[in-house]
Amino acid sequence: MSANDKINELTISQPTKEMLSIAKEKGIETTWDRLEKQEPHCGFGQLGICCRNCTMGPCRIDPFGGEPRKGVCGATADTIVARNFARMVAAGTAAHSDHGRGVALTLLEGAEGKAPYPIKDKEKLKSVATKLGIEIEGKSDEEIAKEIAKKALEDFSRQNEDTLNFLKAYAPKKRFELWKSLGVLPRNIDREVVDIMHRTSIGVDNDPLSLIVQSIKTSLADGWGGSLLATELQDILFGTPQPVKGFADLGVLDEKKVNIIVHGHEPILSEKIVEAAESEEMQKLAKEVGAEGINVCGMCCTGNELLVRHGVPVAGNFLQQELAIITGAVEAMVVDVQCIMPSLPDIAKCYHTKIISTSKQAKFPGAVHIEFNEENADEIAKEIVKTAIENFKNRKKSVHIPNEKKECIVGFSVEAILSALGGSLDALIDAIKSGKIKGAVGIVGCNNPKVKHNYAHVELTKELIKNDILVVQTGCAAIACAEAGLLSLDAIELAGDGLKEVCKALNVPPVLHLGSCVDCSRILVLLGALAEALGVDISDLPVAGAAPEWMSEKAVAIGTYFVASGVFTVLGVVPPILGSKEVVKIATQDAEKLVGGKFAVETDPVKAAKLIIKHIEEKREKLGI
Ligand code: BF8
Repeated sequence: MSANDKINELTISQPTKEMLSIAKEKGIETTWDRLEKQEPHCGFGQLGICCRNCTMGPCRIDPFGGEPRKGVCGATADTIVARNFARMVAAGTAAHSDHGRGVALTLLEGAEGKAPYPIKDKEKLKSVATKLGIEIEGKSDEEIAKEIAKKALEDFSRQNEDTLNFLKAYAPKKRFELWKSLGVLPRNIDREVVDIMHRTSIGVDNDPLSLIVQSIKTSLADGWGGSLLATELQDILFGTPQPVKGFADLGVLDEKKVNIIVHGHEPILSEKIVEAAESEEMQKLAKEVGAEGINVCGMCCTGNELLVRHGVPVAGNFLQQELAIITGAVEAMVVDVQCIMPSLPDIAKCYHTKIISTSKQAKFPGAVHIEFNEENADEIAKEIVKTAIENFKNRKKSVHIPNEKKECIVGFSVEAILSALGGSLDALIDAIKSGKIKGAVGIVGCNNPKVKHNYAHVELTKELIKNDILVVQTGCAAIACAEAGLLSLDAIELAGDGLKEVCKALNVPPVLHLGSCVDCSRILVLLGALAEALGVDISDLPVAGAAPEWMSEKAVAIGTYFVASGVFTVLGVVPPILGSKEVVKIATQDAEKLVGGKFAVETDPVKAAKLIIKHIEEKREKLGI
């Protein structure tokens, strides 16, 4: 196979191909090269049957039924797989929810006048407060914000058996009652994560079902807790997304400007970078060094946060982070937490790019560390932008920016969807009942170099919209489809006749970008509202979830709370559970009896679409529509 043919197999994105051939030419190692060096992967790890939870091991189980059948402590394959799965859910929940905690603390500090974070969306402030049962009459915005922040922080610290304030306020009644009857209402977010770490340590919980039930409980603390409160409080601080035009792909970099890429997850920092870059002082400084201005672009979920709120261009998704540096045009890549490859400083060494780490929690050897704190957010953001500007003079001549970028319309918060529908869900419900829209699917999650970059996201999405299924997206999935032009009004032509008619009437694309990965909570809220409007449970709706290219533990937490919320969820990458028949049965069959949702695994996106369409048709039939 020629080098070009090989690159064609790795991605469907033209700019990505272009940058990969430059990487090859220059001998720069990327994630795809490292994947190759890792292959073949350890079979025990892939099946989930290795255990490193104590030093009597590491233990592994023979997947063919031979010896060893048990770990040194006596744990079976079922126990080991369930424990490992639970730990993935705990890690994913921790990541999303720690992010949420940061937002709650920032809201509190802003309201107390200790940090420069004023309330941007007063309407959202009031609606969140009302949902939480907070009296708003006669109170200042700051007083209301403080109470909301305290309710959020209580969800991390409650020691009694009551459940989360946010879950209680947002979950539909039928779901709430079901979770209550199953005993899976989370007590507090941190506690459920700690509970998993405790019960999966040596000699505690051995029962696969019990371990999966705790995984469900913990995932609910993520979806209807940590992630949801991150979304809602970020809307209060930075504005609730409304439809806005943006651009996506590596071509958003601008050769004539100082390019700053903000990469990671937390808008608390990146919002300030955007503000600082727009300031007269920084613009003037950029001109002084010979640049035409400052071009702030996003990457991964920080990119999504800025894209859906302000139309800030997004340079790419997870697998494009290394390639952005290889353009030679990036003065600074500013990173906070999550999904940031440790390889970045190494690649940056070949260029002038400064990797600027900012989080106490995430240090990168080889990066410049400018630690961020909320109190001094404005000054720190300026220092970061200034560092990037000063680096412009060090840019080498060999800059290569692919000239492809795609226009997209993004910013479909639940509020924006409702307003596009004329204020209520009636129009959507009518379209579903009449069959113009057959159902809706949330396609979310990462890239994974084991899957052709963006291919599974794009193919699955195309198949679904062609079959009159509305698609809502978050995370790297949404960036993939933005890059493929599916988040544009032109994409309406790719939809089936019914969906086409609805999208044309509402002037929206057939694929709606809802935000970052914590904004998967917007999908939950939308599902809850749809279910309540129809007087049914979420599990009765003609809907599904999919994570066609997932790789992160966060995606496991999201998949689990989708399932726990009653949603049929199709994974495009096999999770490490095949070493246990029992866990596979719980995840793909028994879960449905328990919570109304279940997992399926299908690596071929066209076949995955077929599975989803069949599921949606069955649900429609059961509803009598
Ligand atoms: O939280 S989709 S690769 S960037 S984990 Fe990461 Fe996956 Fe992208 Fe956002 Ni979500």
